[in-house]
Amino acid sequence: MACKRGALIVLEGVDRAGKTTQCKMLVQALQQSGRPAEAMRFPDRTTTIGQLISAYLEKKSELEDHTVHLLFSANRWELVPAMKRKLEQGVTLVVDRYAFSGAAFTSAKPGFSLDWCTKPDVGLPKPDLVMFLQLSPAEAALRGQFGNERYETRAFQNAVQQKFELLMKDPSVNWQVIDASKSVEEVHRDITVHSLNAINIAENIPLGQLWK
Ligand code: ADP
Ligand code: FDM
Repeated sequence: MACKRGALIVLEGVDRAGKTTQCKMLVQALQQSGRPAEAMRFPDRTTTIGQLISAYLEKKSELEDHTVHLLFSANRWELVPAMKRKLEQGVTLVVDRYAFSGAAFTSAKPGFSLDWCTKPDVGLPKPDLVMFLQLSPAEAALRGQFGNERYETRAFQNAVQQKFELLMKDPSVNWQVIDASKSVEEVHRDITVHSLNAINIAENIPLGQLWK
């Protein structure tokens, strides 16, 4: 019998919501329970395209807004063959940001429609589960200051949050909103419940195509 595929699980959320912390904990918990799992993050700054993006985020270079949007998308597409291989091998992928960040961040800039912003990512592997770690700006502020990268300002993050809210209205995506203001352990428990459920369902259905 062919091996059962892994699930594609994505964590999204505002700055300091706990995405990186929770991705690590989820991968560890899955591995410890005997389920193959690996972490990924977008942008993946290790590739040639990722290095262009990283320099832009660090404000070491300037890129035209459409151009950088397409680079973020290209950075996902270049990893699709590897992602599909892993999923087919039964590995669950836990991904820190995906096309939803792509659409939310660019459409928070003036002159960009959400519709245009989603287009380059149409047809990407569709996540079996997208968890949005919900945290108010006041609670995020308690976790430290904004960093120095591009987009790390209160006004821009508020605009991004509004775009995420629009994206979450799309019933074709399996969104789950997670209360990220709880303790690290409590959030981990919530995330694990949703993830185990998604992994069980994904075993028996083919991988979908995003926004298609
Ligand atoms: P993100 O990747 O979403 O920006 P991080 O996982 O890097 O968030 O967490 C941001 C900061 O908040 C870190 O200092 C982390 O230790 C802390 N943190 C993460 N989750 C929680 C939580 N549930 N409660 C309190 N602090 C948290
Ligand atoms: N970001 C991330 C985008 O603007 N578009 C994208 O497609 C993706 C995946 O890049 F500000 C933004 C979101 C965030 C920055 O920061 C990446 P982290 O700290 O590496 O997640």
